[in-house]
Amino acid sequence: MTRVFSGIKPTGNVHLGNVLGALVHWVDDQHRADSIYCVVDLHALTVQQDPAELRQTTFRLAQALLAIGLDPSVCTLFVQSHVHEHAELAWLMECTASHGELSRMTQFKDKSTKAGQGFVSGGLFTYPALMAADILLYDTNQVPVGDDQRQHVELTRDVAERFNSRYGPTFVIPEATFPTTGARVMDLQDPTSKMSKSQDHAPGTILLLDEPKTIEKKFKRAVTDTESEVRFDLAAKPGVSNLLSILGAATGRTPEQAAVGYTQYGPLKADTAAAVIERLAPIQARYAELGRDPSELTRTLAAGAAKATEIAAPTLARAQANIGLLPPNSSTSVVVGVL
Ligand code: ATP
Ligand code: LTN
Repeated sequence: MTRVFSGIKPTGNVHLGNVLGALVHWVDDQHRADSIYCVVDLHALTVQQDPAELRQTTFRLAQALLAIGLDPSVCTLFVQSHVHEHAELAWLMECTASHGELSRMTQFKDKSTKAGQGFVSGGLFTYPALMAADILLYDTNQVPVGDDQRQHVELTRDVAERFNSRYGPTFVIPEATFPTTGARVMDLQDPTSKMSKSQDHAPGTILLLDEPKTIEKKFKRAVTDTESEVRFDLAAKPGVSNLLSILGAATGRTPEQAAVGYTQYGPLKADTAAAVIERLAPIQARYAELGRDPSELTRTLAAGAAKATEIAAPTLARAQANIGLLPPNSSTSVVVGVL
């Protein structure tokens, strides 16, 4: 069976872009593949975090993933730091990736340039090696990600192939998959940049837990253009096209199908808001329900980590043995035999 692995960072609140662009596909994938999903808290540490907030955000994100429809009896859901093999394999990956490869990562270049003279952690630079470890630990075949992660999955493949050719067959070579349906959801106030967690609480971001009134208000104020024609045209009409993508994704149609029958922006905005409210309502209800029993979520995450460890531990052991690390309980003859 195909093995799928993906991760999401516990930074900020889950927004409509995460839901329609990625998480609904995770929910679908769990029924067709052996799916493993991870709240990648170690990745959040590339920038300084408030400890109490990080704990809270990690827990709430897991709660949101279950509310959206991940079923722990079907898939594996866990928190990255609960499976120590991630951090351990990451070191082997750091030593297999080259400095040049890591320097070429667009995300590192963008984020370090943005930081300017400010603090740039070493982790921001080596982060793709940790991501490679996340993926390779599970003999992953497919990694559903957004386009911004394409380069990191390519690096994962290169590093896995290098490791295999240096030390013998160790890792399965994964491939990135990109959702063909669903939306790349853009910011409602700036439809040329994607809706993002870093824009938290901004009027252009619809959060998973926004109330209906807030959602209506945000859509009412969404940026469109000075024409009045409703058609899907990303280049000429990014704002209107974004509304059509969202309406389509929320109602299981293409943006072009969603456009049929609209001649004015007002009704399009109102209907898009209504469709989003309807799509999010059951998720919000389930989220509230899960919140009433936090110990159940703690147990679910512990069971997920145990399931993940069963796969990750042998993979790490294989990689450690193949690279020549001395097994802790090896007899002298084993060591002498390989000398
Ligand atoms: P940040 O703003 O901190 O970069 P993010 O909102 O982009 O975070 P990630 O944790 O990087 O979220 O991504 C989780 C998943 O959601 C990824 O698969 C990513 O491609 C997807 N995703 C994020 N934003 C959008 C968006 N606006 N439209 C569609 N998919 C998105
Ligand atoms: N880097 C990704 C999150 C991430 C991930 C992974 C995705 C960390 N490890 C492994 C897929 C597979 C991001 O920033 N969205």
